[in-house]
Amino acid sequence: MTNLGSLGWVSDQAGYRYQATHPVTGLPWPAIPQALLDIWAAVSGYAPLPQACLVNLYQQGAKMGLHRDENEEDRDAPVVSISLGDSAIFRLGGPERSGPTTSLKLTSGDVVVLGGSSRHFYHGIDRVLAGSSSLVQGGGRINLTMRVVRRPG
Ligand code: MD6
Ligand code: FE
Repeated sequence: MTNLGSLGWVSDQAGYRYQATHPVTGLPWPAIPQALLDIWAAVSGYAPLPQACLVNLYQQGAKMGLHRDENEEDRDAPVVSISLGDSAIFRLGGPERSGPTTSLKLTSGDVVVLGGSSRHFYHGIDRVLAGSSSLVQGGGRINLTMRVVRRPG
């Protein structure tokens, strides 16, 4: 829905891409706050800092289909995500779309790292458990996903 950082993940009629500015205002995305960079440093095991933090709000019945994060040029950097607000059922598979999956409940404050062999595993959000948290005004779940997009250096 929006982004923080020097690159943001954008989708519009022209397709999907990372870009430095908001597609409507033309302004740069706000910086990734230090508190989020601190979490990245604590859990990623990867020295370069993320260039992109995607901010998604899940409201009333929103889901995210099974996908792999594979639009980053740096394919080795882990992807770190933080869940806030309502709990969600996260589905984690393997390298093949048709392979077996497991599901786990993510609650507010949980951090998921897809790194190493899991970096390119299929995953998605089956559903959000409405009313399970009062953190987000009006209800819902916010997911923050930090990624290194361009290869550092
Ligand atoms: C979500 N998360 O939690 C969707 N991707 O709303 C993701 O798609 C994701 O949690 C890569 C790494 C961790 C994730
Ligand atoms: Fe993902």
